[in-house]
Amino acid sequence: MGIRSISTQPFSDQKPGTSGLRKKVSVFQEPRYLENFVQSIFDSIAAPQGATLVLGGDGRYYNREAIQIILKMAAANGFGKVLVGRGGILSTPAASCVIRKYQTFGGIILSASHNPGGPDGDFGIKYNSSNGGPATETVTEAIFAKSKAIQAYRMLDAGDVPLDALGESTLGDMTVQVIDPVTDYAELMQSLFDFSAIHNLLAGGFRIKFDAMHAVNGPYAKEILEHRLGAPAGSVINGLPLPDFGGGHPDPNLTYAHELVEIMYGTDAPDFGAASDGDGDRNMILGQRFFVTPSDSLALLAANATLVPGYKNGLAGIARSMPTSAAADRVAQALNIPCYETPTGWKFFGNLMDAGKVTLCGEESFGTGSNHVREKDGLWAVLFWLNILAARRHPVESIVREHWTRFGRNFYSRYDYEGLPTEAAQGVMQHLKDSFATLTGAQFGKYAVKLCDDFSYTDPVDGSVSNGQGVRIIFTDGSRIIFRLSGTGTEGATLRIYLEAFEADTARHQLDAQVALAELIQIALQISELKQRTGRNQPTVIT
Ligand code: G16
Repeated sequence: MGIRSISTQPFSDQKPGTSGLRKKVSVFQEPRYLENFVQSIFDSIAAPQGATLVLGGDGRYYNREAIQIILKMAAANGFGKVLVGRGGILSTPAASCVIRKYQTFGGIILSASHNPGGPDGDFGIKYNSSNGGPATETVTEAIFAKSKAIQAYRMLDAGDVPLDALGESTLGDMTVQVIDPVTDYAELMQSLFDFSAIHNLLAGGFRIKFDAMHAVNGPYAKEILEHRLGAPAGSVINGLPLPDFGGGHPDPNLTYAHELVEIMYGTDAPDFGAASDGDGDRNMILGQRFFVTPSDSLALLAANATLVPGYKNGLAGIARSMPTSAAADRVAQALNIPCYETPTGWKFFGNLMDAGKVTLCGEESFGTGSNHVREKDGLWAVLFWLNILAARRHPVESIVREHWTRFGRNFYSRYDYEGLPTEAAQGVMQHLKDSFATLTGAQFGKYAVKLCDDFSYTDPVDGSVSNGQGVRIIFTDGSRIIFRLSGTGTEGATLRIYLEAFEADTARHQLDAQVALAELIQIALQISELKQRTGRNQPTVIT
């Protein structure tokens, strides 16, 4: 078995987005495309000879082929050992858990998260550092720079490695250890949550439904919810991971998790419903005929954290992404702990967690997590909720309503316009930026604009600055409209409008969010000229 250096030419489009490099499967299947990016990772991270790497993905189409390529490249690049999930499977939070537990140099995660899979779907790859978290922007910029100058990649001439049975094999001088993808993660969950209290809750007739959406979390949910916590068989639906997610869109929101939504809004609905995404890091939480917004979920977990064994000593701080509602800020204020506002992207939370500044983090994009790993974590959020429900013994809806009564309600909604022509979407953003001067101080109905800017973040730990992170229109009463271009799509541009209005008056908490936000939505459409500039009258998805 020899190591070959294979000459190549750069691709110009390998800039990692919000979470790694995401492209159509057909792009990754182009000769040298994956190899170039993997070599650019290896050339950027300067791993010492003999270092250990974690490798796994969400099982989507092309996962297995990519794993074999990466293993041979890791062997040719001097790695000593690679820990691979059986069958090439590791959920994103499980990969983070394994990196941390075995103190590896880093890991490569193969996923396009919530994007559809299959031969015509999406694929993705990202590098996570030794803290278990997505590489910082400094590292992803270095990878991009390498990808633009790459001349050759290294590959071991060898056959494929068997991945379907636990155990070790060798690839050149490198050991490949196939590990159970679920065990380490399940143990970590058991160390954080009161499994016997949740077990008792479920044994008492509390009914749950977890929709794994034919994605990676099926085996994790079955092991933890059904086997360890005793939920009846069938509590986990769509639990078999499929390379094309059964033709579905593995994004846990009210639009795409419709099977679960129909169950939870139907007659005889279970007490608690949840779903997670392609790679298992996102979550959606539902009560009986009741949707918990991700922003409220973060706030509520924070307010109730001391009911959970792993967080019984309280929180160091909370972090949320800028477009996420300020519901968590109100809890932080009441707890007298700091709340950080970061750009969109889980990678921005890593430094804060490593420095011990925050314990819980969350994003409006159905992501919640804590310092137990360095990724957002779908099942963790579900277990956190179940632990709170086991301790409080109230329905989901009344726990949320009680929270609003105490802290006020941040009405919240996000409008996504997917697959826009890139130029039109950029035109909307530029028009907004050009309007800052005229918008500032302007009055729209009951709303007066206090400030407008393009959000910029200075990392309080390493001082790095990230500019251009989304247009904010902030009103004098704290209401906000945010405009951002997504960094995770693979077709055209996705423009997101985030809307938030604070309401202290409990009598108005009953309102439907779309009704409470109707005026802000009209203002957003008016000032952005979105309809005129894109020709779109309706968003693709409202969450
Ligand atoms: C990724 C990031 C999240 C981000 C989300 C949406 O999630 O990790 O931090 O909030 O994308 O980003 P955007 O608005 O740029 O599309 P995931 O679950 O796709 O890895």
